[in-house]
Amino acid sequence: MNHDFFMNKALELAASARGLTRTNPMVGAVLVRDEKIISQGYHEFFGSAHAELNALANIKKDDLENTTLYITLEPCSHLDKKTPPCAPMLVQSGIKNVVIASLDPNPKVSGNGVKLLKDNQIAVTLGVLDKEQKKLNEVFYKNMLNQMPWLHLKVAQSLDGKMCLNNGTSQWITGSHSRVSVHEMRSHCDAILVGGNTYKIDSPSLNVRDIAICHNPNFKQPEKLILSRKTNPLETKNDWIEYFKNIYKNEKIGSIFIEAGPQLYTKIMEQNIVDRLSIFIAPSLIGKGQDFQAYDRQDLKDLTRYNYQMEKFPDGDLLIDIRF
Ligand code: AOF
Ligand code: ZN
Repeated sequence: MNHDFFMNKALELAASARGLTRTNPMVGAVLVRDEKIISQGYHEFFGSAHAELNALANIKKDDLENTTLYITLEPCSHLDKKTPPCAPMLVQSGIKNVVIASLDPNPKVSGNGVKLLKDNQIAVTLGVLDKEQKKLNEVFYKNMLNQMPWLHLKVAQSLDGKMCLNNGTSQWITGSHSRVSVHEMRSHCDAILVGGNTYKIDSPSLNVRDIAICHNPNFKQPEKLILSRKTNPLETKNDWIEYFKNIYKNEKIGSIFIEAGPQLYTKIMEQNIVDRLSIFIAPSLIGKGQDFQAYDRQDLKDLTRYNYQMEKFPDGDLLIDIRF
């Protein structure tokens, strides 16, 4: 059996629901017999049926002979949730072979789903494309392991590193392709956060517009968060962590897209709490303007050379994407 091939299919299915399952993980499943996919399913949106249930929905017990179910995440086993647990359902189904990419980091599951399958004589292969699955669900892993939202910071700047003109104007440094990309990034997060200054100067609408996901009836617009220094005077790193942890705990917000101007960028970068930094760069020079002042490196030896992904848009804008 080509485990990687079928798990990859299941991961592709999972990823097709990006932006719709928040704050749940993206999960996909394929059922295989004689090296052919005979059924498939994925977790389509938050609150909907789980992937493995969808994959087995129209399959009769007799049809499960000699099949293998590929699932990207360990089947769930806990009860205090919206849908019935999948692991007992799999035991009932009569399936005998299950291949799983990763354990569910949800402490209520984490190993219990696999144990239930094994205790019921289901052969389990664990760890196929584990790294790829964890990348796909990086937000969910951060939430479960740190009880903290994933923080995705976005900035737009000129070639000379300026984020706005001297008078604060920043609309628009980058072009329309970058803006579509920003709307896609917004749509993957539970909330959009801006600083009080940006809110006052740009009065951004802070919603997702003009991209395909907006037409999906299961898409939910992100919440809006405005961080003003008056109402939230965050100073120490602990203040920042507490602020975000409270948002996670009280408002069930698992991912925050932060659209920062120079002040907020400077403040938040200095805390070293950002998970992903997306820098959109327009091929223009602003000259005198405002930039960010995070860090005051005294020695060139202190510079970190980050790994990054890069995208070039048709109009020449660049995206440098860093995961810390
Ligand atoms: C699975 N298959 O497709 C998904 C799983 O509130 P619920 O009922 O949707 O449950 C959410 C939890 O279930 C979530 O925190 C994660 O642990 C697991 N997600 N598990 O077996 C799936 N989406
Ligand atoms: Zn489940």
